[in-house]
Amino acid sequence: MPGETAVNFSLLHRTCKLVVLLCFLHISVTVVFYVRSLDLRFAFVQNQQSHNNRSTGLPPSTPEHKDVKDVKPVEISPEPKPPEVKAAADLQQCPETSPLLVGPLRVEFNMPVSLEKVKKDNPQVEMGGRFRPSDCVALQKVALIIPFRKRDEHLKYWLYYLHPILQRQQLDYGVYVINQDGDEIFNRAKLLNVGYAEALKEYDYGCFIFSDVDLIPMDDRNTYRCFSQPRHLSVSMDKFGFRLPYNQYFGGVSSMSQEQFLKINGFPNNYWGWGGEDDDIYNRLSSKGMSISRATGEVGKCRMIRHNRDKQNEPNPQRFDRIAHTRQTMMKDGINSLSYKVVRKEKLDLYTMITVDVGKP
Ligand code: UDH
Ligand code: NGS
Repeated sequence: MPGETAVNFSLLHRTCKLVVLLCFLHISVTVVFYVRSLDLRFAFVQNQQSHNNRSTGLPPSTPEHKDVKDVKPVEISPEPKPPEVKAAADLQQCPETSPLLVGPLRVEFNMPVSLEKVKKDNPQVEMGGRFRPSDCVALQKVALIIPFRKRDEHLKYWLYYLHPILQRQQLDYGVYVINQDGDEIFNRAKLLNVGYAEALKEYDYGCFIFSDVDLIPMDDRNTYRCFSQPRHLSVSMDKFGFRLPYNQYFGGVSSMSQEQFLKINGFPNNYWGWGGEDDDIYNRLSSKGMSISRATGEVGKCRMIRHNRDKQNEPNPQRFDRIAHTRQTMMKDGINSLSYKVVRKEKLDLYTMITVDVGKP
């Protein structure tokens, strides 16, 4: 019937129009999403580029950095690059947690290390072993103090591992190796007192790290800075099966603010030979009502370079008697009674070496 054909035709016509409309809508939506995905990719590349620019300022010696260093920045826009070093007044404080940290580190001592290579790998470290971040103001000024005599091989490893870590931790720091002159019996705690006094003559450090030369942290989240309580940094050492040997243990690596250090009158000067001086320091802290702060066992892991007992550092037979009387002696024997003679001061590429005559028992 002609009327029925007309109705069918009109229905077909409307269906076709609807299909065409739907196709148009589909194409429009596809185009909109495609354009938006282009925008996103562009933003992602820009973000990658700024990340790479930040990363290229890092010291490369830690293997974890290889990937980042090798990525070439992509040139996206002809905008001028920001100036390399901002004026100090423009800089913001560094964040509480450095974004440059990488976490667990591989630490081994079976490869040769040369100071030339360490120097080349750490171009931002200045004469005397000084560094400060170029893109933010460090939260703490930290002096690293190492008691030392005839451990050159260990010192190379220490510098090789620690300089990149300390830079990633965004610290304003200086490294002071306090070298005991002569062949008299060794006195670790007195050398640490000397380090404190000598570092303060150079810069207004507020935080002091006291580190044996043979201890290397295995995680850069174990920040070498000061805390509201004195900090024990060598928490889980490989030689103790990655555990604390005893709760009061304060040997190896520790940190103290100037205020904490002065509260206990610094360290004892009369522990000649091995042992007990770290327990005396613990006694001083606890007698002044302070407690020990530590990272977790995982973050506080560290390795010690294996070695034999040094000559002129035999166990001190008087140590047990001394640590039994810390409370009576500490305010007389310490930073307020320190006396020594500087024999030589050398500003080397990666550290400051201060050779001192600390006398004898
Ligand atoms: N130190 C030196 N030269 C010395 C003695 C000590 O540089 O002649 C420094 C060095 O920073 C060392 C720190 O003082 O890391 C502590 O001394 P230590 O390493 O002798 O103490 P530790 O408790 O070792 O680590 C004790 C001897 C262990 C003998 C193990 C034999 N298997
Ligand atoms: C204690 C010592 C500490 C020493 C610690 C770990 O017995 O000075 O062992 O020594 N205290 C006394 O001797 C009173 S270690 O295993 O590293 O050689 O730091």
